Amino acid sequence: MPAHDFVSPDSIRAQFSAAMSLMYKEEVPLYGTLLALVSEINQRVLAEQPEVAQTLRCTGEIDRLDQERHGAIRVGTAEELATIARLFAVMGMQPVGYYDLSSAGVPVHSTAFRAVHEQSLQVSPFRVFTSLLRLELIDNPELRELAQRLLAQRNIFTDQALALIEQCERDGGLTAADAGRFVNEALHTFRWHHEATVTAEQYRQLHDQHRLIADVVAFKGPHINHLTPRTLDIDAIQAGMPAKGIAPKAVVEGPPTRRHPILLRQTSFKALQETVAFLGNGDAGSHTARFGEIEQRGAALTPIGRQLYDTLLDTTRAALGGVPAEANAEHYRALLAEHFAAFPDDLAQMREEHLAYFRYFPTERGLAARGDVDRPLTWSALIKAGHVRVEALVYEDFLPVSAAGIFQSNLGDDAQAHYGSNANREAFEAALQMPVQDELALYAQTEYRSMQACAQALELPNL
Ligand code: OOG
Ligand code: NI
Repeated sequence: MPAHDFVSPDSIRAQFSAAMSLMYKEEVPLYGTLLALVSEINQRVLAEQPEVAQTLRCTGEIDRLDQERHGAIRVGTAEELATIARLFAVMGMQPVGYYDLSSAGVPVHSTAFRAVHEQSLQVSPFRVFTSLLRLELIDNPELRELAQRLLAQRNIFTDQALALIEQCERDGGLTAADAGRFVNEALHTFRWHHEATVTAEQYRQLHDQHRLIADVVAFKGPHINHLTPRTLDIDAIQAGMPAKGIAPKAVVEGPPTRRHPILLRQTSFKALQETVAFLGNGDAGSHTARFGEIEQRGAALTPIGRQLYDTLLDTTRAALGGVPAEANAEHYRALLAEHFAAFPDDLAQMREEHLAYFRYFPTERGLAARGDVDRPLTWSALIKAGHVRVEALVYEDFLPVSAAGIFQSNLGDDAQAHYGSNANREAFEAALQMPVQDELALYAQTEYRSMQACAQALELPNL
């Protein structure tokens, strides 16, 4: 098959993301309500805050906003993880970052599968937060053995999906027809299965050890557990959810409200009770697997900015003296605002202090001045003179503390377990059969490419 007959992985990802959204809307009708609320609020922000609209037009994000979403799955074995990586690779998604959630009482470690180049992200920013269950952290040997046995028996991929992955790896791509078949087949892996693979009694044992273990082990596949749209105003979403009959978690995860958002702010609402058919005697029960989540994205931070964020979040939590929850939500919000006053909320200052990554765009004035002998010749001077416009580079990844808060709120606050800190990136990469990419290096590369392109457009190659 000649390579020019292949469709691009970016377009397969865009197709898959749309198909996933459609499937999830059918499985979890509240997700449709949420999409409507997000779209309503995004329209309002764009109409009422022209500077936000202008920024999104400049970076191109305005075109990807409506299709922007991330999902999350939890797999049970190294083999499942390695095959998921191959499945995502067909759609141009690579593992980025390592997240240890054991220190937060969740027996998993994770990565984010996503596109890595800004041009690919522009076509489809679809991402999947993917966690691997860590049975080695479970101290009950019988239960561990039961879990291993159940996981060894299941195959979470259809034969057709596996065949198309192999075909893509062998030929270097898929034709449009095969890509369409691949999307349909791959979707099966992420479906909700009403039938459990265990008896009610086994489910109870797994569940009593940790709800997450039951969620991973007792079903036929790694059902997508949420699909998160991107909002331009998460405070408006948080405030608007109850009127739509949705009860949000007590606090928004991540940084406080700012003029120039940084990283990621997220809120979620409780999982649905789903009926489950257990093995044996037609036993029925229920399981809470899926939830809703919404996020607002801001600037990707440099190592310096991230260090400042982590420190301020730590001091905020220390001042709170506990985990943010319903009872102390107001106090937490106030503390967060107070502590984060130390994080500059001005783009120029954030750039000068190397707190965030940026994208550089030549302006009309800059282009018109190309022939001038006395034009500014440093980035700072070009920006000040209005020859270059800078915009924050959007954060494409996740936050471990926020992810832990999302896990906990949806697993139930009573589900807190203690595993100590057990980061083991080597073991995760061994299971994945490849290294995870360094997200900071990816942001630095995008920033660098943007500076190169801008300098070239302004005919200032030596900048
Ligand atoms: C993943 C939770 C993490 C996020 O947005 O931080 C996550 C899970 O519950 O499986 O999706
Ligand atoms: Ni999420």
